[in-house]
Amino acid sequence: MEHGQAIPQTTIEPHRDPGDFVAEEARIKKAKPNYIGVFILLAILTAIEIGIVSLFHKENGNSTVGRVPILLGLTVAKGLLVILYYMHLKFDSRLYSIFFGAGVLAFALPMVIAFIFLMSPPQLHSVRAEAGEGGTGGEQGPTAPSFVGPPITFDAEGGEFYFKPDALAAQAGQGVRVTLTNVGSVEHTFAISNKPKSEDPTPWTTNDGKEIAHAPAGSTGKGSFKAPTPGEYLFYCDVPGHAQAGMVGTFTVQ
Ligand SMILES: [Cu+2]
Repeated sequence: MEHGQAIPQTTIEPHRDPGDFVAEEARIKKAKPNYIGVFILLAILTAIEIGIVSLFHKENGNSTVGRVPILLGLTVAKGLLVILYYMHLKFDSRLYSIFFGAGVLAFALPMVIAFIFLMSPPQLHSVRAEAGEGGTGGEQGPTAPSFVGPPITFDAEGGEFYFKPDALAAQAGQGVRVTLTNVGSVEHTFAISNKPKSEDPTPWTTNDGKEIAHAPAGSTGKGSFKAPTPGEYLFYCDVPGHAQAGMVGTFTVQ
């Protein structure tokens, strides 16, 4: 790394008079490191981290998507804070701090980005759906009908090969929160068709639907979406073969 080479050169400085080091020591002592200030800042950042953990726990159940990159970023920020503070005291030059900080960022940023993309797509999908449910657009885009009122919850049991219950109704534009409890021995999902049943009676073969929740065998999956324009739609399990075997239900939008 180019920046890394600049630092050792400055620490040697062979032509420097030994008296300068004494003066430097005295200057650092006089500077009185603001330990309390650094401590308070670190405490605030930690409080934010704890807040994020509890917030995500409440909103997304057991989903850890989203908070990992944020926490990683905060950890990097904390590390930089400490490093830059003491770099500043030692070298008395912001230039070195900037070089060092840029080096750390160049290393940390790709890691944060990699973490975001390493998350499994279905989980990201349900998080996006949840975020879009708030009322300002979301996945349905600007054509989504507006609805004022609380979302409805749909708690369904899934197994080989059924949904119980197998009917769901909502108002156009209303948020629908889905909890799929998989009591079977293979993975199941909850997906809804994009087009009404009359236009696409088999969305699992046309692939014209979206997965809202997925639940591995014996566990629970969550997700949410916004009810589209009025009509009769289908919800189904998008694991190949499952819808044909009976994992289909009707979704009526009034
Ligand atoms: Cu299934």
